[in-house]
Amino acid sequence: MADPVQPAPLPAESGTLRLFLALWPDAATRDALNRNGKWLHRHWGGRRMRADTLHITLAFLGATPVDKLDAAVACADAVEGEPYELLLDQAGYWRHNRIGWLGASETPPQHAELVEALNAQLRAADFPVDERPHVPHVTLLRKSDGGEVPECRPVRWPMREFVLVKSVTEPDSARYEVMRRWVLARVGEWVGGELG
Ligand code: 2AM
Repeated sequence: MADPVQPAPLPAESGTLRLFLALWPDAATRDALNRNGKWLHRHWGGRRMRADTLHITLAFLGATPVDKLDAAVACADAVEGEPYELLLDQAGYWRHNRIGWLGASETPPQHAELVEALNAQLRAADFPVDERPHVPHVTLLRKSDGGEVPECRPVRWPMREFVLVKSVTEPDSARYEVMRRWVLARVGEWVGGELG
């Protein structure tokens, strides 16, 4: 069961927000991902993603009118997800966008179900949904040349929550702000505050 853990009101801003739902790493996972980024950069070049930006996108909502923010939050509120572990064990390169990434050779069912459940909610609420098969990956390099695939050090990532993120475009990169978090809890597990 996914429960919101930050019920603070969302900021009222005008225009649109560039939003995505993502898995955000804990500090140890971030370090391990970042080390692979350094390693991959030595082989493939390009621009390394900053450690504090590393994530896995679950669903990309894109430019979202501010008045649809509550609807986006409601989509995530409605999703039930369970904790799981994702083993990121293979490097990959996409020629079409020149991205170098670390991904999972096997997708755990809980991950696939989480993506599918979020997409189902987003589709029903008229958000654009990427209908291509989802490939869980952490982008480590942009504008990279790729090359022979080097052996990477696998990263075991314990998934306990997912987040709603705002992407703010800056002169030569993007800054990401986590706006909300939802806990992935086992059925019957208490994730709220103190019982009254
Ligand atoms: P990527 O890492 O493979 O580029 C923020 O832009 C996040 O949303 C990135 O992780 C990016 O994936 C993902 N994303 C998915 N679809 C996208 C799109 N059409 N445009 C930009 N980012 C997209």
